[in-house]
Amino acid sequence: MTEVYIALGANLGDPVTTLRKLLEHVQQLSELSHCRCSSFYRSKPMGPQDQPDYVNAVLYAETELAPLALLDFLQQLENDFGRVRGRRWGARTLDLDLLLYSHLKLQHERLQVPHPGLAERDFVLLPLAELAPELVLPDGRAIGDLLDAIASHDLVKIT
Ligand code: ROI
Repeated sequence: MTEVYIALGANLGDPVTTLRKLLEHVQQLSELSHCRCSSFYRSKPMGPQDQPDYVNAVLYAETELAPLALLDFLQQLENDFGRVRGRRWGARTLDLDLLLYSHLKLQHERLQVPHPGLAERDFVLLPLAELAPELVLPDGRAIGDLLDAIASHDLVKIT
């Protein structure tokens, strides 16, 4: 079993309902076990500003899937939840990003782990720190230090 962290994001339709339904759904599936989800946070869009605010959270789970099989699984879930891929960095119904796969470092054309944007994104770091305040990344950086390095946290906890 491998411990993984997955970022959840949505900003189209009813994002809170989408994320709740997703969580209910994954609890029924055998691919992910021991699921624990952070609070939900409302965040300003990173990237183009002419799109709705996001709802973000982080999910902890354990899995037997290999990294690329997990990626396929997450992309299938995005599709099942009605994801339509629009412009790069544009609005989305559901975005699932693999953040960490235990201590693995992976550079693959389809998948980079840890997620390359992890350290700069408060909407990822804050919920991740809520689940794992003592977490240390594969490169040795502590999550608390990464959070301290981000000047302002423009996040509102909503649930
Ligand atoms: N901005 C926020 N706040 N939350 C996201 O999940 C998110 N996801 C994205 C981009 C477009 C980079 N901006 C985001 O993919």
